[in-house]
Amino acid sequence: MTDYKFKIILIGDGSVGKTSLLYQFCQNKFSSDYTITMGANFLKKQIKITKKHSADLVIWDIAGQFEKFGRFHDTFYKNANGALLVFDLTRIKTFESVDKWREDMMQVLGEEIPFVLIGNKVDLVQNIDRPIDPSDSMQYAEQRNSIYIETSAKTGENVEDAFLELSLRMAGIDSETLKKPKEKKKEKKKKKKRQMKKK
Ligand code: G3D
Ligand code: MG
Repeated sequence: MTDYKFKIILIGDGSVGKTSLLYQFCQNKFSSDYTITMGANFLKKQIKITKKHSADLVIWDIAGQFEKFGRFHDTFYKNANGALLVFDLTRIKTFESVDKWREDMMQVLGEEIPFVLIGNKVDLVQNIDRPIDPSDSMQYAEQRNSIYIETSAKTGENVEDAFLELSLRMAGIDSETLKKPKEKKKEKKKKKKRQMKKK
């Protein structure tokens, strides 16, 4: 039985990996050779979000030629319940655009909806100096009551998690409460350690 039905939109600059994330999540595959879709494209997937609840996700992806602001956006954004706000970890410009995308979405929708900030292509920044400081991305998300996740549409790293976290937020379920007490304790300890290090 499905408890929730959500429309998710993928937003962010061109070539950050939105289409790749969609295919990795829905079809478990990565291809560098998608045909460019006209207008908007969507795929559906059902996921289990807790032991007792599942959600039907309809995930909308915008085609390249519409990745600029215009009237088309109204249909794309309409009735969206949540967004993955995606940037490319190798290109700082795409991180700088994140706020523009969020503002645009809020303007069309007339309200805030849950989002998760995604730094994609983490496979490419393993051995290089990162152009974007992860603490900046984390701060951006946290200040807006959200979270930051780094993904790779290529390897699949954290892709499922990103959609799951967003679904929990759309359902109004705090993912912290789903964690086992032991896990929570461990995280508290880690956080304390990090804070000590900063000092
Ligand atoms: P978009 O839908 O946001 O425009 P795409 O982005 O999904 O079309 O991806 C743009 C390019 O980045 C594609 O390469 C794609 O293969 C690549 N890409 C997407 N996600 C990742 C990732 O996580 N890791 C790596 N290494 N590459 C990724 P091409 O060469 O086709 O332009
Ligand atoms: Mg695309």
